[in-house]
Amino acid sequence: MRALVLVDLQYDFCPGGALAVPRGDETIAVAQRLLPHFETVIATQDWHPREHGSFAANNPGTAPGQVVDLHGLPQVLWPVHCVQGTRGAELHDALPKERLVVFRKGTDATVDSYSGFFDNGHRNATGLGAWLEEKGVRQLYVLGLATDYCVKFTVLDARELGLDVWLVEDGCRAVDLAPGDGERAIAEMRAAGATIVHSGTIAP
Ligand code: VGL
Ligand code: ZN
Repeated sequence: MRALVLVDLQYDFCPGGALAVPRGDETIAVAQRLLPHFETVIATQDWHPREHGSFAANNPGTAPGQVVDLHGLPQVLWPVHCVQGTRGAELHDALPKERLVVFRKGTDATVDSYSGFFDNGHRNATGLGAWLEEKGVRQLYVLGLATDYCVKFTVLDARELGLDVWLVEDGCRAVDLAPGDGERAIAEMRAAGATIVHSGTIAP
């Protein structure tokens, strides 16, 4: 069985948001077009407490974009974003909430969680992997934000778990802190066995 996975389609990652991804809102129309073709639709949601360690504001003397050591893991620092209960953390209103099975991540202030499956230290699971296994889902079609962070690590973990993955390239946008990060992320996902597809091959 297959499922569509919508990664972090939240206001803070869209233009005007706290961690705006260039043209991030263009992913929404792709998600809307694919949704009717899937019985099972997962949405991941970045869901941080205000004191999250990935926020530059919580690391005195730092600025967003800087890399620090966060409890033993390298951590890119970000602007305050996707704080639990704020508008910026909400999934985009254009998505049919009643159709989505939502998995939240990044709730532990001491570790970031780019992947929809595990935190960045691979210590705690979100429950997504167990849920997919219970439902017999082995094929994932993934799109969302951002290509070079949460999409990439979700896809790499899915491959490690032995799932088949199709990355819907036109449904993704990258942060591109360094130019080319998005392209390099796609190359990494391909090297890990993900198939890169255009949404038009799924929903003509
Ligand atoms: C993300 C940076 C920080 C993402 C989330 O959704 O790609 N990136 N938190
Ligand atoms: Zn985050």
